[in-house]
Amino acid sequence: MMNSIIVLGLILVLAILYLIFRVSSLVRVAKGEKEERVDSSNGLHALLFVLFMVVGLGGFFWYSYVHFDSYNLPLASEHGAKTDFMFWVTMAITVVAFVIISIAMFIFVYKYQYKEGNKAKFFPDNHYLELTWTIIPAVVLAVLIFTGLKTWNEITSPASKDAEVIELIGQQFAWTARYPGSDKELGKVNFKLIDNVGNEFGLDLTDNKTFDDFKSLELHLPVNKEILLKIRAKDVIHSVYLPHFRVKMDAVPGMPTHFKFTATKTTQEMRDELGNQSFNYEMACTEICGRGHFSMRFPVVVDTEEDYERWKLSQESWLKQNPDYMKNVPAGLRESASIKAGLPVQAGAMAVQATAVGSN
Ligand SMILES: [Cu+2]
Repeated sequence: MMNSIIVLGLILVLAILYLIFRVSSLVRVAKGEKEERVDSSNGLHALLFVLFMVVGLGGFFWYSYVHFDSYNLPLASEHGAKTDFMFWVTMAITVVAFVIISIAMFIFVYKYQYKEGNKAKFFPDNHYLELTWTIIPAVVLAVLIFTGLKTWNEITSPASKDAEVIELIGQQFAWTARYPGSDKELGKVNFKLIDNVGNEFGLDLTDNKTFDDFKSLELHLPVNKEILLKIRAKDVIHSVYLPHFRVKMDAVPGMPTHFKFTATKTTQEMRDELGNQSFNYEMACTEICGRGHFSMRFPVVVDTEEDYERWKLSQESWLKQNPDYMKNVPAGLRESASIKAGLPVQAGAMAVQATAVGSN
């Protein structure tokens, strides 16, 4: 470590000495003491700039064309059409500007390379030119920004009352989903109630909406129905990314976020469209959240409304899977908790009594 610092220091000292020598020789040239000789490589360098432009721009278009399918995934959501449109309009404008600027820059380097006897033209300012290159970009940018803002406001406007609510929880290094169960409302949670035995959501069992909530290790979504994703994180920042639905939202610990969208194609429809019967939607974490970040992949299934409802009915409530937590349910709510959780009422009450006696 120390050695490399010393070597680096020496290199810097040499570079400084060289620059001092260079400056002093340029000063001599400026004073007219010595003629600066343009060597023969000047023209070659100018030509290399043009070659760089041709190869660079050629490579840019070639890569964009050849890999088009890997960055332009088929679309499967309603608002995605708007964001895609904005993306491609912005892309078109910036690519045109990029190509014009690149060509002008490198051609000028070639055209105005040093030549014996050539003199630079002194051009103090031109109001029309200044106005043109100020107003045109300003108008274009303003249009892009305001349409973008309008689209963003539409996308992030509150979800409708009958949207399907699903909660996604990110933690190092896995996703879990929580569904509201038959009452269609997610129960209350409190991060202080999270434990490492079973209550991974921090469910507050004094709230009767928690009893039928269930956990899923797959994200099932109904097609053509508004979905409201409620997103939270338990440790560090993660990010929900559903590329086919053009959904991306950070999962921030202590600051719940949300995203509403409507899926427009079931998994089967997408399989047929792509002619690939093994296709599956998926969700990824797009925040480098630690060593196991790569493993934060979550399967996504888009069902028809009937299949989705059937799937929900086939799921067991969290409370049924963790009946020990019945002891945290207030005595007055235990019977309705057993019913909502799908536990046998009598046995549930008995089990609670037994644990209550046991703990005394
Ligand atoms: Cu993550």
